[in-house]
Amino acid sequence: MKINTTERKLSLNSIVNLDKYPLDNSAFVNQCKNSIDADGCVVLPNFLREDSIEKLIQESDLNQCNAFYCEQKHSVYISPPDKKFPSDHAFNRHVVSSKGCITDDQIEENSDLKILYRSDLFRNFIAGVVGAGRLYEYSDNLSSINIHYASESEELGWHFDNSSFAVTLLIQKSKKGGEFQYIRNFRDTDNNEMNFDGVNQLLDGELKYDNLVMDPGTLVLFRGRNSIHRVTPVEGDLTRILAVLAYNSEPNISLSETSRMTFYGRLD
Ligand SMILES: O=C(O)CCC(=O)C(=O)O
Ligand SMILES: [Fe+2]
Repeated sequence: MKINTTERKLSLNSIVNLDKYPLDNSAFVNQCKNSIDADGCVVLPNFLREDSIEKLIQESDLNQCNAFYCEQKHSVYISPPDKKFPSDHAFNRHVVSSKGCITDDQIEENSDLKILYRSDLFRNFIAGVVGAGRLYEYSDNLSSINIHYASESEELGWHFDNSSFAVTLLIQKSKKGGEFQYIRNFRDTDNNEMNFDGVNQLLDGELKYDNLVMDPGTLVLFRGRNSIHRVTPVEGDLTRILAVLAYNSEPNISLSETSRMTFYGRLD
């Protein structure tokens, strides 16, 4: 049976608050595009409906025992150390990240996250906002949708992303901590300007940054390649749970083997 656009929209409407966020309305898409171009991020509170959040909390709680946990020391540039610089140089200074992760293949086919991720309406919306022609899933079976778990004292250290944009959905908020903090346009990769002085000042606690306060169900679209960001250590006994929806602007792309081993502990 062919499912028509109206039926698809109806099924997405039980997951996403389409009354508040008309994803196929070009004026709305442009408004979000202007906001990501000007501020580096788009934040849409109450994007997910309450019922969907409840379901996602339940399924991610059940899945938490399958998460791969890693604690890593890495530089803010997420690159291996460069011997050309001393060990206390901004390029080689270490921050710590610790979190659990479940991968796309561990998420049920009928999960709201998969319905959302695969929906043309949602995908075209994201493509319109980030100015991509079309967006594609990862061709490996691990990287498209990930769920991150941060329990007490776990955190993500300051870093720049490799990908040009990220889509996240907060599923469960920690009682304290677990805050997303960032400084917009902190480096300029296009001009190979790494801002070593700024990174040193930030790691020495000398700079101010923005704090993104959000509740479960919030969609964040973030340009993290040039905007440095972190998630502060979680405090309290409620795990911070966040879904990351990752797309590519080209088909048939897999996440690199090094990244898959680092983040998932396996290749497939
Ligand atoms: O947990 C978050 O809110 C951000 C995650 C993040 O920065 C990343 O996965 O690179
Ligand atoms: Fe990031």
